[in-house]
Amino acid sequence: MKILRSLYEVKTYRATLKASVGFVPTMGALHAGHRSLLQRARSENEICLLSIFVNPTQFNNPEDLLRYPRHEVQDLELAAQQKVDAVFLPTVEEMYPPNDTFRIEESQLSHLLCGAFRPGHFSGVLTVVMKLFQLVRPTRAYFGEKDFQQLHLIRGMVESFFLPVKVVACPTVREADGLAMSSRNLRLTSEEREHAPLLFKTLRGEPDLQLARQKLEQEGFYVDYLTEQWGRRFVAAHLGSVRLIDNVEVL
Ligand code: PAJ
Repeated sequence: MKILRSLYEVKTYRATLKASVGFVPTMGALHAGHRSLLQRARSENEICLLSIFVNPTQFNNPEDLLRYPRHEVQDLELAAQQKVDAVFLPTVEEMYPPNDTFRIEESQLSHLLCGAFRPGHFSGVLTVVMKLFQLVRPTRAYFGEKDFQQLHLIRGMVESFFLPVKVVACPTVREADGLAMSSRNLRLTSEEREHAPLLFKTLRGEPDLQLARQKLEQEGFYVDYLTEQWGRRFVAAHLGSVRLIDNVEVL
């Protein structure tokens, strides 16, 4: 497995590839959700490339950036087990040189749902994904439905800028108790972790949105939003210091 840390290394590696490239961009602290994306990318492409980069521009809260889990050694082990061909681990300095003043902005969807509570978040996501796409030039790129709004913004960007990449949506992977897997789950206390599956249970099990919100609030969640759109239900709620998101199809 190749470890690529500089722009020079990733560009040189990319130039040697003639085959299809499946790309899985992540911020690391890899779990079974990320693994499912890698498995899909592995099975549909000749080359499977993973990136791990905790992207500072998508954190609207500096505390959240500082506390974001970083597990490089375990992540590289998981990648090797999944037979990843190359891992790109860029530096902040190379991805965002001080003279870089450009950003990707979207004017509608990026301001709804999570965008309304995390100003600038999706601009940071779209900017880093655009940069990564330019470096990796993937045939296919894999994103999780867990971050449904992100997935659709990236689809929109690919269409808008005529990017030659196919965006592949992958279903949300959950813990046995229903909690959507997330790197942020690691920051829940054991008590909060026991409580957290109520988010999914209520989202799926309580048909009345108002009542669902009340239930969550009674159970100690601080709800940012709980709403229905595009035949799906979306929720974002804080449990202690951790912000959790989830979404399900409305049946
Ligand atoms: P990260 O949160 O590390 O997630 C990387 C990818 O894994 C995303 O496409 C996300 O939707 C997917 N994913 C996370 N948890 C999942 C789960 N439980 N089931 C299925 N897929 C899951 O999302 C990001 O990083 C960043 O915003 C990024 C796109 C890398 C840009 O910085």
